[in-house]
Amino acid sequence: MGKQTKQIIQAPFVQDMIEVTQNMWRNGWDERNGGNVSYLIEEQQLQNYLDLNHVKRSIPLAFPVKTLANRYFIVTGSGKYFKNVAKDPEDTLAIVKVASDGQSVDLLWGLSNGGNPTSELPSHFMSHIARLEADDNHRVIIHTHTTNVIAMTFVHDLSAKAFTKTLWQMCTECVVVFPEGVALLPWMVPGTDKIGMETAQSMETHRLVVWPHHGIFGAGESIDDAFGLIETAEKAAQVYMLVASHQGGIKQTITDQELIDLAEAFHVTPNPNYI
Ligand code: 2HA
Ligand code: ZN
Repeated sequence: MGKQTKQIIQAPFVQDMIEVTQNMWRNGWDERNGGNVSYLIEEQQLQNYLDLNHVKRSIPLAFPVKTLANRYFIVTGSGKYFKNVAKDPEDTLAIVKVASDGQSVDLLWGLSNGGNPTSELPSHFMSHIARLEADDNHRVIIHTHTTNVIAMTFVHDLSAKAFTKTLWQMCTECVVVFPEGVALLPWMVPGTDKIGMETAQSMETHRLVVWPHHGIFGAGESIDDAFGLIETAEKAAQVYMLVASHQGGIKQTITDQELIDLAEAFHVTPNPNYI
C-alpha cells in the first residue's frame, strides 16, 4: 500500500463510505451485493489525497451525463459486498471523474481487483442531476434494501399518497423529516436506464423513492443526511409492519390535524397532494 493510498483511507469521505455501508449491512438491509452509495466530492477535497491526473482506466457509460462533466464521485463497486467495504475499501469502492463529454468515467482510485462502479449508476447519476437542480447542497444518493419498507410494499396500497400518509402516521418525526413524502415507482427491472430516468424524475420533487419489492433510494446533503432520511422511513415502515399485523388491529393513529400541527410547529409544509 503506497503512502498516498494509506492517507486516502483516512479521508473523511472514505471513512463516511466505510461507516455507512457497515451500518446498513448491520441493519440487515444490504445482503450480499445489495445496495449502492454515491457521494459527490469536490476537487479540493480530493487534491490532498490523489494525483488527479493519474487515470487508472476509463469506463464507458451506456447513458451520457454531460451535466455531471468533470465532477468527482466516490461510489460503491458493482458486485461488491457492503459487508466487506470496511476491511477492503480499495477493492470495494471507486473514485471516478466524469469525462468532459459525459460519455465515460475515469477511474482514479479503487476497484483494485477490477470491476465497475455500481450497476445502479444510471439511477444514481440521473438522481444527482435532479437533486442538484433542486438543492445546490445536494451530495449523496443511497440505494438500500430496507427490510420493512420492502415488506410494506406487499401489504400496503402503493399509491404515493396512501403510502406517505401511513409512514407519516407511524412516527411523530416523519412529517418533519420528509414533509414532501415519498414517491413510489411501479416494479421495474433494476440497473436499467428506464428505472434511472423514472427514479430521477421522482427525485425532482422527493428525496425518497420506493422501488416496490426491492428497496429505496434516498438523497441528502451528506451521508448522514441521506442515511438519516432512509432510517426514518424504514423505522416508520417497521412500526407499520408491527401494528398492521397485530391481532387487535390499529386502534388509533396520529390524526390529520395533528400532522398539520406538527408541520406548523416545525415550520415545514407537508406535500399538499398527500394530506
Ligand atoms: O446489487 O442493489 O439494485 C445492487 C443492487 C441492485
Ligand atoms: Zn437493489
